[in-house]
Amino acid sequence: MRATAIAHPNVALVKYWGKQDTRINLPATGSLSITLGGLHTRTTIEFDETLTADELLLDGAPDQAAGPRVVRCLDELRALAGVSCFARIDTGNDFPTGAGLASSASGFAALTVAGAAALGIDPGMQALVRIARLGSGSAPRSLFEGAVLLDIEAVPGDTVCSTVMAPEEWPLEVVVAVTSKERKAVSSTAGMEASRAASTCFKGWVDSHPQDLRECLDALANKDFGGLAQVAEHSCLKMHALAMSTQPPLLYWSAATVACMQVVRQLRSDGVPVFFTIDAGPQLKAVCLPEAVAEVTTALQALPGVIETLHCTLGRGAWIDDAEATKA
Ligand code: 2P0
Repeated sequence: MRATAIAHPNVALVKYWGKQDTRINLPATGSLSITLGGLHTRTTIEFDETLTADELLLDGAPDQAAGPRVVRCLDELRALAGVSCFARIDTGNDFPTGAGLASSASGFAALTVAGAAALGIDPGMQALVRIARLGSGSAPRSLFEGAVLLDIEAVPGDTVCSTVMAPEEWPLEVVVAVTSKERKAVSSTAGMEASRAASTCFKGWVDSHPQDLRECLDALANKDFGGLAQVAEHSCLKMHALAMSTQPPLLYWSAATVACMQVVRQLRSDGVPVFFTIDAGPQLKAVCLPEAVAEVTTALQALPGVIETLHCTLGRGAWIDDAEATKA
């Protein structure tokens, strides 16, 4: 009744921003991400008949914020296993939480995988996708390795998620420029719902999304770095334009974020294979080919406002920590 799972966060190259059904957390668009090896969420779950409610410790402190979503995922798992007892969840990240580094994606991927293992069930990957999605729309992507497509078209009213490129096929790397470790003021969930309800750009975002996904898939299939750079920066800037066009506007960038963007664009025009993407927070992720990592890191670290850089390769999907299982 106890298991530990580890998951990496992921960063979308074609972004998700907005839902078509908040009840089942069904995204309004598909999305395409890369899994960020190098950053980890580690989650231990223990189902215990003596508990009177689910208990969550995040980085060692009781956390209420994620409570209802955690309970929702656990309820699905309990229903599948035919079990009713509550769980103690102990989860931690080795990177800043709630600051635009996709801690909810890795968090709910690890929770889903650990929960299923602790209950001794194997419901299949697409069932895990559905359960992880109830926690966070980006979480299914962290169940898979490499470059990952979350598709909303294959099965109407549902999502299908799979790896479209394994890490060894094209070893892209990512340098994360951390410009703030504060939790963001407006969560992704609240921000994207505000954009859906109060941006005149939302329809254009949804309508233009399938083409962005096609271009991204083509660029990955052809290992076309220039093409990937173009579509990823386009999707990123379009998502932030959508956020900024929301009433009241959402602006997730700091001055340092913009400085990082300019440095990345200058490097690329000087021939360095790098492009940027930014989620709902002020951190910039510079995606590059391995030979560019040192130069990109040095350039980003030199900018005022960059607190630190983190280095990631393409990572694996969420997994059970066998060492922990052996110990237990
Ligand atoms: C993404 N983001 O595709 C986009 C880009 C942030 C910016 O998915 O409401 O925490 O839990 O489904 O998954 C972050 O949003 O939102 C996100 P919910 P989630 O990575």
